[in-house]
Amino acid sequence: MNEILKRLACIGAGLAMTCMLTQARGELLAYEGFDYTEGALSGQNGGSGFSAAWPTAVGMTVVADSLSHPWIAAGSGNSLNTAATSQSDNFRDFTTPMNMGNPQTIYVSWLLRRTGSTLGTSGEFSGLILRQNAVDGLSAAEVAGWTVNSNGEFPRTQSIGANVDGTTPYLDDETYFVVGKISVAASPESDQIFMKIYSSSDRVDDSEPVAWTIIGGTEDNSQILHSLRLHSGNAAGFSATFDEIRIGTTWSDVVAINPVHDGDANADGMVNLADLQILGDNWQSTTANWGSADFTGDGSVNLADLQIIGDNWGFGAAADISFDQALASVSIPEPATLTLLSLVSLTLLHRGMSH
Ligand SMILES: [Ca+2]
Ligand SMILES: [Ca+2]
Ligand SMILES: [Ca+2]
Repeated sequence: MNEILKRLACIGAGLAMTCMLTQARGELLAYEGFDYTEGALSGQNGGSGFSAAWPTAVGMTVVADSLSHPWIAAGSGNSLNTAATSQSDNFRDFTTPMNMGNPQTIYVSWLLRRTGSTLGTSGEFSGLILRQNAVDGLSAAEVAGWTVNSNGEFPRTQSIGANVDGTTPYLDDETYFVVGKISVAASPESDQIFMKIYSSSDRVDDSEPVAWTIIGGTEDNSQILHSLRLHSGNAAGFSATFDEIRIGTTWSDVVAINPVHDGDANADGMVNLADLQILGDNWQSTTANWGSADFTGDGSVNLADLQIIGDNWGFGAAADISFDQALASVSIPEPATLTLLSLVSLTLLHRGMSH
C-alpha cells in the first residue's frame, strides 16, 4: 500500500493519530518479546534481528505473560525469568552487526522486574549489554551495558572504561521501563552512554528527554556490536524478569507509547474518585510523578493538576458522583481542604463540576 492510500485508510478507520505514530517510528534493528512456549530459553528462536536461536544457558526460563507498563504498548507472548544457583548468562548474535565506528547512536529499551533483592546484598545484578565479539581480529568487549551495581540495587551505565551509578535503587516487584542510549560522536573520546528509568508510576516521555537518570562519562566506544548479552546474579531467592527488548536508532524506535489519559493517576482507564484521592494524598508535594497525580510533569501537585482531573472527570466510565461532591468527600490534609473548597466556591473548576 502506498503512503497516500495508507493515510486514507488510517483516516477512514478513525485512527489517524495511531497511524501517524506508526509512520513516525523507524525500523527496529532487533526485537525480543519472548513469544515462546514456557520453559527453557535455550534453543528458542524468535523475535527479529537475530541470526540464530538462543544458545544453551543455565537459569533462563520463559515464564507466563508479558511484563507490562501503563505507558508502553502491550507486548507479545511471555517473558524471561533469570534465576540460577550460578550466574545466569546468555548471548545472542545480531543478524547484522551494528558498526559504532562512525557517528552513530543506538537506543535500547526493555522492561525489567526484580524480585527477592535486599539492599546492600551483592549478587543481585541484572543487566543488558551490547558487546563486540572476538571475531575478525577484534577483541571481545562489553561496549555498552545498562546494569545494576555491585550492591545489587542501583542502576549503572557501563561502557568502555567507565561505570556510572544512579542514586535511586530499583525496588523489588516493580516493573520498570528502561531506555538506554549509546552515542558515538565524530570526535574521538567523546562518546557517551545514557540511561533513563521509568517506574510504573512515571510518565514515559514520547520524545527523547533532556534529563536522563544516568549520563555516563565520555570515552571512545567506537566498536562493532555483534551480540546482545543478558545476565543476572545468583543471590539466594533473587531473580530478574526481562521482556520487550527493542534496539533501534531513534528514541521512537524503542519507545512505543500508549498514553494514559489525563487525570488517570492510577492508570486504570478511568478518571474518578480514586484519582482525586491520590491527588489529595499528595497535595502540594514537590517530588511527585504521574502516579502521585502530577499530570503536568513539573514535579508538583497543585491547582493545575486538580484542574486536569476536573476537566477529565468521569472519563472511562459514568461518574458515580459529581466532581464537586467528590471534592467534598475526598480526604485532603489541612490546609489543602480549605484551599480546595475555596477554589470550588470561586468556580475555577466549573468545567469539571458541570459533569
Ligand atoms: Ca513479552
Ligand atoms: Ca484512574
Ligand atoms: Ca504538576
